[in-house]
Amino acid sequence: MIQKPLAGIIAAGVVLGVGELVAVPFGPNASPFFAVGSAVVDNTPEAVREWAIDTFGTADKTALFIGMALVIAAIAAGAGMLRRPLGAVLFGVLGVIGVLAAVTRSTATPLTALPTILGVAAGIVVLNALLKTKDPVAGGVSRRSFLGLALAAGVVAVAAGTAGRLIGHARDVTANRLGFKLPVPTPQTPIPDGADLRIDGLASYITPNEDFYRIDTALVVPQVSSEDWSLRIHGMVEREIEITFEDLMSRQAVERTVTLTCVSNIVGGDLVGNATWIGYPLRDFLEEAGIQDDADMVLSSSHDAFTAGTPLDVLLDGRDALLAVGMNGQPLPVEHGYPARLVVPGLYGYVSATKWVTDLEITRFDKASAYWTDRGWGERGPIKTASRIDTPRSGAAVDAGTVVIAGVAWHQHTGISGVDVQIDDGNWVAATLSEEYSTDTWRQWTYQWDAAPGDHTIRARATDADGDIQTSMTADTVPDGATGYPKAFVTVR
Ligand SMILES: Nc1nc2c(c(=O)[nH]1)N[C@H]1C(S)=C(S)[C@@H](COP(=O)(O)O)O[C@H]1N2
Ligand SMILES: [Mo]
Repeated sequence: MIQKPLAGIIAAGVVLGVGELVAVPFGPNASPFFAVGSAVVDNTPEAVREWAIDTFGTADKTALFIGMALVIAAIAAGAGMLRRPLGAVLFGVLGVIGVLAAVTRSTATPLTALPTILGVAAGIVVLNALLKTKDPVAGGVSRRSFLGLALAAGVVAVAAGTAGRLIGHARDVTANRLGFKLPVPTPQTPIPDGADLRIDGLASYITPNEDFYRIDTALVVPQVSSEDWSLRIHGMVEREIEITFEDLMSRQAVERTVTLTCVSNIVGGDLVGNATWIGYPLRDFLEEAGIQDDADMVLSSSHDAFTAGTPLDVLLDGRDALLAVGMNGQPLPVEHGYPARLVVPGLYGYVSATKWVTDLEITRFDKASAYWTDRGWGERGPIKTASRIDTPRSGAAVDAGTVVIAGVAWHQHTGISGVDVQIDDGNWVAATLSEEYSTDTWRQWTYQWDAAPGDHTIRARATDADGDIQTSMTADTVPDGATGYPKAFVTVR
């Protein structure tokens, strides 16, 4: 009974496994599974994407993979139960979708179709063979020969898929990154001790690389070696230039501590992190290329064809916009953009922080658009004033008496001048701020609360260095960043 659906599922496994192995020479985007996954990511309706990030956070990719696997298994089981040769036809149709997904990726060549075609061919052969395993006596499907063949096909699928992934991994840039010699930057002003209040449960002033949030559309982390990397600067310029790592190494690097924030960060969320970046002032490169007067946007593109449109005036106004190659004393982690990315204080990542960056086109907002703006997000992406309560966590139970409340607040490139705390419907009272290091980074705050037993709501609000109080109006992340006061609900015993 379960033989037919099982035949479909095993055959689908063969499609994916063989596809994975054949994709090795063409890169992970040629594998049917990742090609379809990337197409899903690029075409996901905004509401669904938002829900996925809110629900799964940085595990959104794992959630997508599991979801895809379930959908594929369900369809394949159905294909196995269809009258022959309809199941094979359905495999063929899905194969065409896979091929379309693979060849329409920006990095595709016609050969990118090969892994899907060969995978589907192998899958159809296996499907037919499994469905034909007739019992010579009873005439029906024979259990013995079915089991043998199913087992063999399953082993082939898993072995091919695993081998494909392993060989693919061996071709990655880990070795190149380990050999990367981080430039020695001109030291920045030392970060004062008082910038980090070191309170239990409070995010540290510098976010360690392994804890730094990761957001991007790449299902497989792009592998770009420093030797293959170059950055082309072109468009509305006096002279086109191309920069390689050799060029970079002849320049003096700088270091700057900058807090990055994702526009998808919900109020109280953790898609924000602070790192010391090592890199090169972007403005120098732009000036070397010579910007034409009527340009107003830099359209940056990545190796994996993500794009961001950054207002040119922001890049030229003197702030520390960087072409970064290092993060907290390390070469950029591969998932954070190795070998080079952009970092721009004051703008959400989706309009500015292009990882694996390879191309800067100087252009105009009325001529060009970028990945997320094409999907309905705001054009300019300035970061909004925000605060977060880190401790006590919402939902926590604490003992009556002195309770240390603490959190972070940010309004990059303007700075934070105050944070107030409100307990239930009480008055807003001033929290104590950590020592300010730079207006481009977040600031910690803390408040000692004399907590009486009962259920309480803690709210926080930041005031930026212009004296503007963070808005109490709640707004969704779409289209240009969430607003509203962060809240923590606590029970005092
Ligand atoms: N190539 C590429 N760069 C990208 C993105 C992307 O999807 N692809 N996402 C951007 C977004 S939305 C953010 S918030 C930051 C996040 O950087 P991080 O992953 O290093 O924290 O990267 C930006 N750079
Ligand atoms: Mo983002």
